[in-house]
Amino acid sequence: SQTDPAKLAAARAAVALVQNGMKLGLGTGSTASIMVRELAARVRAEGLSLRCAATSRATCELAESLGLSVESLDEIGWLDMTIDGADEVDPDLHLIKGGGGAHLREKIVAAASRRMVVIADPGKVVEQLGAFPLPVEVVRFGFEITRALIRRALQDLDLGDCDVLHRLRGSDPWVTDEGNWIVDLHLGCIPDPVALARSLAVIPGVVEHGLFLGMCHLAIIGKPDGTVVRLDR
Ligand code: DER
Repeated sequence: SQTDPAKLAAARAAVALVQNGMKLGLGTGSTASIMVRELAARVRAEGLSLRCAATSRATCELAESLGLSVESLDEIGWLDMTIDGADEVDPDLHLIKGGGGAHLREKIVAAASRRMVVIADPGKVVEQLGAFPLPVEVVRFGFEITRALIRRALQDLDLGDCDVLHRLRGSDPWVTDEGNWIVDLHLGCIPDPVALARSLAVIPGVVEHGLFLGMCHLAIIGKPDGTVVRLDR
């Protein structure tokens, strides 16, 4: 399949930031996968020595299949940089992530990193977050209670009564690497991401939401012509 030229341009620009000896976080999703391939090619070509932590089993398997050495986050500890995709990027570099179901590990790895670099195609750049359904990872126990508590929190924030849909893979619930379930909040727009993040985080049963606020330091937006635009905070 033809690699998306905008994603490839962003991935290559991010890989160019990698220095020998770095401790890296490897993101999840189609753009991050292109980045992992480009990174592996650079490691082979230049004999770079890197230590990598993956944000999902899928990324770990891909990276190892390409000869990258992947260790657990606890083996490596604090990271120099994480390169990851996003579903939406707003002007403050606030993100929605989790479209690939990996936002819990992605957020932990991003939090372990001195610098978080997001790579994306132009379609991810938005004026306001929320058109993309907001993923929320929840434990299975009391799922319907947790879902009802999420709905109540949204109403308390005057975000109205939106769909809070159980994410499925086929006819079964989507199960994350941590064995949890995901609900997607079809909000349409999120006027106050900080308030929403704060409200979701305290709901019993909610493990992690897909709002990444103040975590992204640089967003590299690839263009179909192979150029990139850098958005930094
Ligand atoms: O799940 C995630 O947060 C991913 O980074 C993701 O949503 C972006 O995926 P894409 O690069 O395939 O659009």
